[in-house]
Amino acid sequence: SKTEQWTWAQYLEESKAVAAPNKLFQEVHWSLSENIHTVVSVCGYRLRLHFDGYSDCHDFWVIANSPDIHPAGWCESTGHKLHTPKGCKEEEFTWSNYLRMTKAQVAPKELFASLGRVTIDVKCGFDIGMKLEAVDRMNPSLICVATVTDVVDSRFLVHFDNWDDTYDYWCDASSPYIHPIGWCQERNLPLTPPQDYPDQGRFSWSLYLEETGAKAVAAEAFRVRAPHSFQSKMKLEAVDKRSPGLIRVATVEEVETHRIKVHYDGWSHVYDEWMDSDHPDIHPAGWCEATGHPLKVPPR
Ligand code: MLZ
Repeated sequence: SKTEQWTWAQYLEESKAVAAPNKLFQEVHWSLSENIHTVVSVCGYRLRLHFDGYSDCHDFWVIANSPDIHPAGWCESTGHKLHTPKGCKEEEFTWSNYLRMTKAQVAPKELFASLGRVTIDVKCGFDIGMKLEAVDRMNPSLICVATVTDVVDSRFLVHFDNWDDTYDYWCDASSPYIHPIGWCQERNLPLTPPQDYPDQGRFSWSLYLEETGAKAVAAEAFRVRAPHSFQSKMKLEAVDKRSPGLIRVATVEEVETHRIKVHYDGWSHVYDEWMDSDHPDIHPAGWCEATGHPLKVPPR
């Protein structure tokens, strides 16, 4: 009928046609740090990033205003280590040579949200070297001894003492996954001491702070965010976790204080995913249309 909305899916089905694959279209080449990335595609308000010199399997998608991407030169000006492309000698790397060599352009600074933001220099209270208790996001039943190992604006890197950096994550003071020292003890919850800590059963914060010469993050610095207001059955648009180039029509299946379980409409519940309620991969209905990103509608 005339009132029915025209959709590609219906159109292709009716005309028994196929759409030209994305790879036939012009790709944009900008370079970004902190690891050196090339933007390999731009889709609406999202970017697919490729680590220069590495296999495509490490490519990933970010939202264009992500605080995790920075313009070329950011590492140098903020004292961060820049991991240079595979095959480039670290000590010989300069952006100007690299851009000349690769015939690439830098992504203009104005595009980065991290620089557009007015950063008022208020101390967030989380400084490098300070200790805290933090949920290991890869083993979420564990709350472990942790240290702040980097700070950028109001976000900081949580590192687990005496573990390698695979468990590290960035967050801010409102994260529900971090707590001041003594938090576990107050609630009679087990705290996991640093790996290989002698006498694991007898971990004491006061002793440990003395041994490490470290300070703890002050309890007042933690500002855990209010519970979200999502309700079960609400509809949204969500990035497909298994295929992060896609955004699908989705439903809130279940809720927890700071997380929602996302169901992809028309797909089996085995694909349902728990996501933080502030995760950059969930969007309100209409976001794809507003930003020029395709939306995967439920299969019929
Ligand atoms: N089973 C895992 C737990 C690691 C926990 C690390 N916490 C920061 C292992 O032993 O590898």
